[in-house]
Amino acid sequence: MQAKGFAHFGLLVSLSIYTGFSHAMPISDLLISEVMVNPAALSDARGEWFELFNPTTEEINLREITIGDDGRDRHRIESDLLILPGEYLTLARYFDPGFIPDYVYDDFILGNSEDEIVFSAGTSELLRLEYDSDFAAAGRSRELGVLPMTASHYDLTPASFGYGYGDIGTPGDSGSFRVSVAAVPLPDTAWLFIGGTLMLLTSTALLRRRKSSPYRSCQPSGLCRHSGSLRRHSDTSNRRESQGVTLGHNMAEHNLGQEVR
Ligand SMILES: [Ca+2]
Ligand SMILES: [Ca+2]
Ligand SMILES: [Ca+2]
Repeated sequence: MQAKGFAHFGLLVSLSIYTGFSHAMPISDLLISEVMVNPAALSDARGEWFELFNPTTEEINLREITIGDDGRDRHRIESDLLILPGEYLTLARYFDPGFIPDYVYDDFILGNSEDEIVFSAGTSELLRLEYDSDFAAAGRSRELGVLPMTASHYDLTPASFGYGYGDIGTPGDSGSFRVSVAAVPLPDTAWLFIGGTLMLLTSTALLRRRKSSPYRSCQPSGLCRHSGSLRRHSDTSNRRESQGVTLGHNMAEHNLGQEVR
């Protein structure tokens, strides 16, 4: 009964964790892979954009996420906006910054001096990049070189990567961005799922083992419950049976001794 309880508990844990896992929104695992703070071929109002990269093995939905800064910039994504595993997503201030962006926002500006890109859900901050005036380069984006995601780890995009109306950047493409997917650990939910599955397998194996024994519940006195009655589990035959030797029912009854009522 205890093993069955464990099995049911393991199943419930696995299913509930799996359900949560499959709908998890690990926004904090996303990377801001490239930022165009100060375009030159277009005005800032038309040429600013930034790029996300999904290094996880899960599809991530940015619906209901707010993009903002430490000032007054705020833009809430109201509809589904998916970023697939291993894919890039471009978000721009204008619909034609020199390429076709995946998403166009408003009420969010990439300042040319210090500023922040902050992703949040309600009061929870999920992702942040902050930079100062050294970050902005006229007509040239910066790409994330190594983790963690701090401003000093963003390099000027190589001049060979031109796009659109003449600025330098790699919107929607890896460019010189070389952060390994393997560098990002599995989300906690994945480890919980694996743990729950192991618990289920262990408890199921335990349950099967107990079911295979003719003596489901033995007491310290040597009395064992068998098909609803208690019998003494101390003679040679029983020891042979418990060691895996199969006996005929009648022979077992003969050797078991008197049934305890
Ligand atoms: Ca801003
Ligand atoms: Ca700007
Ligand atoms: Ca890029």
